[in-house]
Amino acid sequence: MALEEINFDGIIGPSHNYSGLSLGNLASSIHSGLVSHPRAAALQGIEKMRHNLGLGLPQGILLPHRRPDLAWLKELDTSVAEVPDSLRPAAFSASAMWAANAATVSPAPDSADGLCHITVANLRTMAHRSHEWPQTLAQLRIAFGKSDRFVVHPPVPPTFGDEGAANHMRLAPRHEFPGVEIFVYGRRGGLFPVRQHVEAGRAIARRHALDPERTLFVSQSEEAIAAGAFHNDVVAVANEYVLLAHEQAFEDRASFYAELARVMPEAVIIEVPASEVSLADAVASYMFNAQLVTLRDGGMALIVPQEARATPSVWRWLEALVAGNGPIRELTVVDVRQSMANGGGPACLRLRVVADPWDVDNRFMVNGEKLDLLADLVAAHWPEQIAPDDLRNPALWERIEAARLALCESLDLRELG
Ligand code: SUG
Repeated sequence: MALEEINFDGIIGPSHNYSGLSLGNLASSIHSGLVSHPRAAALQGIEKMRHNLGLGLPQGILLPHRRPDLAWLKELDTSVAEVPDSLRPAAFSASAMWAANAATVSPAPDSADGLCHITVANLRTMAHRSHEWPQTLAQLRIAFGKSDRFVVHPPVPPTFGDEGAANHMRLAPRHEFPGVEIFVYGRRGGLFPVRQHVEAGRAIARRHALDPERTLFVSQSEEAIAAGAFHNDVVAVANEYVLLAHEQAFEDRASFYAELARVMPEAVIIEVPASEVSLADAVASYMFNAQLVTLRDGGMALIVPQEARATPSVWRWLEALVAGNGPIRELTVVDVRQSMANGGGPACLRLRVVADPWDVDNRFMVNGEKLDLLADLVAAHWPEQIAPDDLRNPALWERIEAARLALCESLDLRELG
C-alpha cells in the first residue's frame, strides 16, 4: 500500500454563474451580475489538472451536481418552472466545483482504527451550498467504495456549520506518517457570517477517531473573516511539515504555534508579515489559496493563481520565499480566473485525500488522455456564457442537464446521471 496525496478537483459545472450569493466572499459580491463563461471556466480547471499531472502528482475528479436541483426545490415546495427569483440562483449554483468544501478528510495514519475517514460537509450557512451534501455523499461513496480502507460519513447535524477541508489543515513529517490535524473555526466575523463552528470540528475529530493529543482547534481572527477570509484556506495553507500563514490569520497565533511546535517539533511555520503583505492584498490575490505540494524530488512547489503574480507586494514576497533556502522551492502560476471571480482559487477547487490511488474507483482518476476527452466534451456541451437572467430560460436548463448527463455517460458514471 503506497499512500500518496491525491487531489480531487471539482469539474466546473455547466451552470457556473455570478449571482453574488456568498456574503463575506468579496469576489462573489464584486462580480455579482456579470456574465459568466462556463466553458472557459471548465477548461481552465482542466488545464490546472493537466499542469499538476505535469508535476508528477496523481489527480482525481469530482463531478458537477445536478442543476437545477429539482429534489431541493421539491423539498421547498416549488419547482423549476415556479421557483421564486429569491431562490432561483441557489438552485442553479455550480458551487460544488469548490471541492475543498466537499468534506473533511483524515488519512488512515491519523486514525486509531487505521482507516481513512471522510465526513461530507453540511455547508449549512449559505443556502446555495446547503443542498450540495446529498450528491457529494453519493459521489464519495462511489469514489471510495471500492476498498474497505475508507469510511465515508454523512455530514454532522446542521446545528453546527461545517465547510470541510477549507477549514482543516493536516501537518505530518511526510504524508504517510501520523499527522497533526488542525480544525480552524470562526467566532466573530465583523459584518460577515462565520461559517465554521468549533463543535462541528470536535464531532468530526471524534468520529474520525483522531488522537486528542494531536488534534488542535484554532480560532480564525475576526479581522481575517471581516477582511474576506470566509474560509481559513484564504489565509493559510499546509503541506507535510510546512505551514504557510498570514500573520493575521489566527486569533491567538502565539499559543497555536507553541502548541504545534510541542506536538510536532519538526513543523516549519512560515509567516507572512502584515507589514509586507496586507490582509487586503492576501485576500485579493489569493496567495494562500495555493496548492502547496511535494514534488518527486522532495522539494515543495506553491501553485498560485495568476492574481498572485499580478499583486506586486505578494509576488515580491513569494519570489523572495522561493529564492531562500527553505522547503518551498518552486512557484508556478495557473489561470483559474472564472472560478476566482466567485472566490474560488486553486486550493478551493480540490479535495486532498492521502490514500493509495489503486484503492480509488478509477473512474474518478484522470490522466492526460482522459483530460483531453473531458476538454472535448466541455467544448461541445458547456454553455459559452450565462447572464444571471438566462437562468429563467428553459432552453438553458435543458442544455445544462444534457451537458452533465453527457459527462456522466463519458466517464461511465451513469449512476450519477
Ligand atoms: O462558498 N463561492 C464559494 C467559494 C468557495 C471557495 N472555497 C474555498 N475557500 N475553499 C463560497 O463562497 C459564490 C457563488 C455565487 O456567488 O454565485 C460561491 O459560492
